[in-house]
Amino acid sequence: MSKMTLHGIWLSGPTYKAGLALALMGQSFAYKHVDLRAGAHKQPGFLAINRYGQVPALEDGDLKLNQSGSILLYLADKFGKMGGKTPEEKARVREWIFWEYDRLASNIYRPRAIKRGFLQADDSVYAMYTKMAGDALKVLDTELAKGGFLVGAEATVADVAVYGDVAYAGEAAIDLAPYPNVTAWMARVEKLPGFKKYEDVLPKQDAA
Ligand SMILES: N[C@@H](CCC(=O)N[C@@H](CS)C(=O)NCC(=O)O)C(=O)O
Repeated sequence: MSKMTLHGIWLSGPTYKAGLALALMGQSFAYKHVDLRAGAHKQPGFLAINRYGQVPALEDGDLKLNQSGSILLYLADKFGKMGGKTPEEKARVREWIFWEYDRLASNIYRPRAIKRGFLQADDSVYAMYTKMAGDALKVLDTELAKGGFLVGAEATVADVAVYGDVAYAGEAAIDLAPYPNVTAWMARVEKLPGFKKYEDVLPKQDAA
């Protein structure tokens, strides 16, 4: 079986989610660096892989997949890991993935981009995003009061998707101290076999 190829950029949270899921599932992968600053993601060659002109993209043979949540669910199905055990657990995994991109991801990624200077916005825009991030973090903290992982007894790709948001809270200058159940859960995710931080899972250049 030939290796899958992940296309992305090491600073990208959604690319990290795909790379982290592969690492936690014990799958090595080839990597193609997409230079967003040079506009490589809007060139015909890349648009043939990802019509949305975004990273990540995952190639598995002739199959080209986009959208980190969809990639996570594909990997869970393909390898029979981290997808939930019962129809209800599988539905809950999807539920968390749809929720996190709606309520959590952008509200952490955008203030992070503002703080890192990738996005220009005034203070009120930053405050709007971080207020919405706080609302979502409260929901997450309440759910995680039960301990364990988001769905069922074991970690699933729902944990990967949500971890790939909250991992950037520090860079967004969002304090996680008011959400102790979230930080305790992050520590559990970080102990999973194969876990790597984003700088360690995503190469900075192409890798075979
Ligand atoms: N919902 C998408 C979001 C992907 C996304 O926002 N990617 C960013 C990099 S982190 C990107 O490609 N931005 C360039 C653009 O949208 O033009 C996913 O989860 O894969």
